[in-house]
Amino acid sequence: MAEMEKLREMIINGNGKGIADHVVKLVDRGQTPGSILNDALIPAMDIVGDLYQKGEYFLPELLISARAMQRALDVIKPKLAEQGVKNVGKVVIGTVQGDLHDLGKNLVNMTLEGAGFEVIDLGVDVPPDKFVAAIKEHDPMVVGMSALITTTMPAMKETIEAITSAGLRSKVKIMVGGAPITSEYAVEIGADYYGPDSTDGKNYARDVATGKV
Ligand code: B12
Repeated sequence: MAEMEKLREMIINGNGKGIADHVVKLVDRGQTPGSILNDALIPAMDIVGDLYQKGEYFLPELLISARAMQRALDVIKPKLAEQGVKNVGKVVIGTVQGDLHDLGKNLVNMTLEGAGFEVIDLGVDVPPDKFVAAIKEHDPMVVGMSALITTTMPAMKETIEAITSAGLRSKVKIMVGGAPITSEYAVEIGADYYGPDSTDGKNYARDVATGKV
């Protein structure tokens, strides 16, 4: 569909102006939030990542594409939430210390909220003690952590260690995600689950909430 192709191009070219209206138009024409995400926004961001890796894009281009993507996400967020049933359970989530990437985490949040979870979003560059304090304050069933850079992956391990030292490890299930993370790494650092994408994260949280895991 040409209109979906246009959305992909808007992300790749960092054309944030008019992107919200374009997404609204696509929704009005019957595109589901899921297909807008999976067929346009995510593949477009992958292309942006490839261009950066090849040295054809630099940081400013990355940033304006990311801003355009966030604007598009803001439009579909309420649509995803509309599908949900409220109060399935609580999830505390954040991007670990040193890491500022949050598009993936925001997507996980939206998917969880769409499935009826209450999400406490700690934001980006979250130090271990902030995760610990949030667990004490909110008593979530699941804690989610995101990391996008190989050098910030160890912060996940440090956060899990802090949660364990605070005596809270058995109270929560911990899921981790982000492009460089693997299930092997999740096992190595003592997380309960690695979610390759936001739907997996939501499914895992649902399994925890329904007592399946
Ligand atoms: C956009 C982007 C940025 C933006 C971030 C904007 C923002 N608000 O997030 C900006 C421009 C700020 C940025 C900065 C930097 N970036 Co950058 N960035 C990217 C890029 C192109 C896309 C990431 C993205 O948003 N993808 C789209 C989302 C939807 O995908 P995702 O995050 O993977 O999330 C999905 C899954 O992983 C999963 N998921 C994610 N988190 C979680 C958590 C849980 C619990 C679960 C279950 C699932 C889950 O679900 C999501 C959806 O399905 C990637 C390249 C790439 N292809 O990944 C580089 C990339 C991650 N960046 C990179 C680098 C190097 C940097 C900088 C260091 C650059 C610099 N020289 O300053 C800085 C670091 C700043 C910092 N301290 O964090 C490298 C990392 C390399 C490495 N060694 O690991 C990458 C891989 C680019 C590259 N190929 O070199 N970046």
